[in-house]
Amino acid sequence: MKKTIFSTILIAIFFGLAACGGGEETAETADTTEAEVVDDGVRTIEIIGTDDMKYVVAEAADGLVTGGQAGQNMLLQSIEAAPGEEIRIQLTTVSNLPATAMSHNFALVAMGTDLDAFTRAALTARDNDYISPDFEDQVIAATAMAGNGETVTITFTVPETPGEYDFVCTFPGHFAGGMVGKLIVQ
Ligand SMILES: [Cu+2]
Repeated sequence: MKKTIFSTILIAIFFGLAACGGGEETAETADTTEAEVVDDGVRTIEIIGTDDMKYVVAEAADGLVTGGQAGQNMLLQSIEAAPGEEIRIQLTTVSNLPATAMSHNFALVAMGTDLDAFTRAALTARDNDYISPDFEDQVIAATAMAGNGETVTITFTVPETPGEYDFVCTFPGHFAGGMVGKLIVQ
């Protein structure tokens, strides 16, 4: 704790000197930036889960295939990735409902997985973040569940085999509601 305060003071002094008078403001800005940016070079895809049971993104980006407008955001249809690429999914739920009524996850499954069966089995797996143990060997990567205001993250290696892999939210009813998309490996 003491060390942190000391470092902060040092940073403040440093930026104070660098900015020649506009010191305090600059130091605050620098501190905030330092806390928020975790740039480890891994491609990070920020997704929002909505009360409409959709995956949406705030802005278009290379490698993201989007559909129509969803409020201020765009529907996310597919993610394009290279074989063996490391990517990070960062899913944030924005909701007016309690977590027990509206939560989302991101579960990427092996090619050929029966999504109907997978999400049906999830219904009785609430204690396991709605991932049925019967299907765990078909799950390539899955986040925990996120309720309103929560962000869950998963970093994984994209499969080496080119093709289309489904990702889906396993919260009850959300697959039927359209909370599903594809990871296109090419
Ligand atoms: Cu969901």
